[in-house]
Amino acid sequence: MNSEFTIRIKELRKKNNLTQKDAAKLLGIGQTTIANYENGTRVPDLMKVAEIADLYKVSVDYLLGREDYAQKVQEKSVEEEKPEFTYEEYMKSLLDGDKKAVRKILLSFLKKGVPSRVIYEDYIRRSLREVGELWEKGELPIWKEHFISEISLENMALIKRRKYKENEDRKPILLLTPGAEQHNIGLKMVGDMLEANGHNVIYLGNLIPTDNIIQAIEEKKPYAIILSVTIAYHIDSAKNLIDILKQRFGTKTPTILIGGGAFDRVENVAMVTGADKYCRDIDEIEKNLRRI
Ligand code: B12
Repeated sequence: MNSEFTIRIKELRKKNNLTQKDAAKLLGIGQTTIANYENGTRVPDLMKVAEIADLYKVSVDYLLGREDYAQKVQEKSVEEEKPEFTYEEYMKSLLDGDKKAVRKILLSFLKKGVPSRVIYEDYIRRSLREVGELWEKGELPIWKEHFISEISLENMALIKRRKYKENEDRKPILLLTPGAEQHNIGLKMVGDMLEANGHNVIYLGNLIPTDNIIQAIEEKKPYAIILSVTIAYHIDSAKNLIDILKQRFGTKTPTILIGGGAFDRVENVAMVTGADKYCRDIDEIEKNLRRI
């Protein structure tokens, strides 16, 4: 990438008062990737260049050094583009079960250009954790937990539709939760983020009988399978499923990556479950997928 690009992305980040870590989070990539873009050792793909241009409100031509600064940079900084709703307002609308208000808030973030990864992590995931705490304290009935989960899923679908990309010509990745593990919102987020990064995602969700998983693998020939476990007592189901798949497909078993909240305090997850790799987040998944 030309040196003008490396100079401009650094300049724009500083002008917007962002650290490399902030910019990485907003762009859904690792901090070292940003550092590598800025020192010219790594080149972003076209879609990422467009996302960087969107983040700093400049044109792609400007980023590439093909246009003058004065003409193209808009006056507003990213800082001024703060969302008009607070997290507390979002949480209140969720707890009230006010679907319309929740949708309005999330759509306003999208309109402001807040990256979907930030909406997922800082609003949807954070609010669901709080919902779990309320349920645990007996302050929220299960029907409301279900209702809020559904509202969250509906809005994730809405966000995804806005960012839809055609990735079907790539080799697929299969995503599912094993056994009776019903928590699938985290996995769905992972799937949406992978899709936004250009992967061909086949999301199966939860409660799929094992013979059907085998059928899906035979038909779709994924090169990787991503499993998510949230509750510790479902770890055994993951292990069983992996055993069965390895017996059935032998050396042709797609690479199995595993993650989710159930492993937060488990050591040596890959050995415990038989998965090929344990991943903590989307960046670790990306790193492992690149190695396959
Ligand atoms: C929503 C929810 C439900 C929904 C699930 C709906 C759905 N379609 O998923 C319903 C109501 C069905 C449900 C049911 C139950 N739940 Co529940 N549930 C939750 C809640 C509130 C939120 C979970 C969630 O979606 N979080 C948002 C997502 C985005 O976050 P996440 O899962 O952490 O995922 C992120 C990362 O972990 C990571 N990730 C996830 N998977 C993977 C995979 C890979 C490979 C990688 C790299 C990363 C990754 O990426 C995601 C994005 O950052 C949690 C509270 C909490 N603290 O988590 C309780 C919670 C998980 N549930 C709990 C329990 C006990 C249950 C029930 C037994 C009883 C109940 N509450 O009804 C049943 C069990 C059902 C079953 N058989 O699995 C407990 C689990 C306790 C434990 N650790 O053992 C929790 C923690 C509540 C609590 N505080 O006690 N639940």
